[in-house]
Amino acid sequence: MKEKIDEIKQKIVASTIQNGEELESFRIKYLGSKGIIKDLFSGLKEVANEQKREVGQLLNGLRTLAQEKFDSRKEELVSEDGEASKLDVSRPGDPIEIGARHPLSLVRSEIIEIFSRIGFSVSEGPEIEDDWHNFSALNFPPEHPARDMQDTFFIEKGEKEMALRTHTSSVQVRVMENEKPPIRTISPGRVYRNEAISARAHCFFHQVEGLYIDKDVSFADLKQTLLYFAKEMFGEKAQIRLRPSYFPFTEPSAEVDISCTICNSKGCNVCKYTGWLEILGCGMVDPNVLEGSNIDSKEYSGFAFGMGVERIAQLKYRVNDLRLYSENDVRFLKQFKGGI
Ligand code: 2U9
Repeated sequence: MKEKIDEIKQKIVASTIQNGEELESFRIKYLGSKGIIKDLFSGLKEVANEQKREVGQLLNGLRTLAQEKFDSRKEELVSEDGEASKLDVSRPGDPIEIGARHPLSLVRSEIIEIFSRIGFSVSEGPEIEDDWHNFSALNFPPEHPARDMQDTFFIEKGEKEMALRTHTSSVQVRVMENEKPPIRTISPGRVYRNEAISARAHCFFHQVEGLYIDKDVSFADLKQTLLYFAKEMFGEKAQIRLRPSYFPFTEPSAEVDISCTICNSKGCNVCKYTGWLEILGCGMVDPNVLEGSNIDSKEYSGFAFGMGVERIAQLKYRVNDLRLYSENDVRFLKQFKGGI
């Protein structure tokens, strides 16, 4: 009898009661009128007289144990249930913050959109380039400063010395090598220059370069294309002016200014009281560059242009520190919601 009582005691201690249904089963099994403990009490009369007292005390202890287990689990289950019923399911949930597109991504998309409307495709290429595609094919003389370690990040890749591209013109050299004119394409992408990081310079930035090669492409086509771009990007009132310049890959070359959209060319601190803002460079593709990629320069001519995406974004959104674009500060990034 004593062993039986001990065995049942172990079972009561070990029993887990997860819900109301299991609690009721426990009660019926141990404390019910036909339950195990009642049954054991009925067997007390069979116990020898000298042991009756001790076994009776053990049975009372067993019943108290079962009752206490029942009462405490009952209380716990009621309070768990109460906690659950305190939940207000009609309360609105926590708002999910919607991310914003990066300003450079917005401007890049807008530039692509503007040029795609006049038939320019998008070309992409590698960021690690060989000397030919980044420099030689673009008519850079051997002693040009851009070929210097001071200006370009050179890296060794196997036997070959490679460089992080310094412009996306290298992508357009690849297009000229692989496609026949007419070619009308823009190449957006990240480029690298060996510069100390400051508000006005960075070791990487983003460009969109454009190339149009066909029969009879003229400087007038170039000017009109850029005027169309300026008006689409900065508004119908925008005007452009071209100033002569020099690039190894274009001849003649020019730098392009847009009329200051902030002061309507009246003069302000953004345009430094000139009424004009520099936005891009351009020119007619040098015949040497065409020939270098097996395009007959007597049959075909072309224009090219290049712009910094950060510079366009700076004018559009008045961002005056280049470092903001790559610091990923959400206070900066969340200001640029919407867009394409
Ligand atoms: C080929 C031939 C010629 C692309 C051009 C520029 C002028 C230019 C700068 C603007 C600001 C780079 O981001 S920036 O620093 N670019 O001024 N780029 S013409 O000329 C090409 C391209 C490809 C085959």
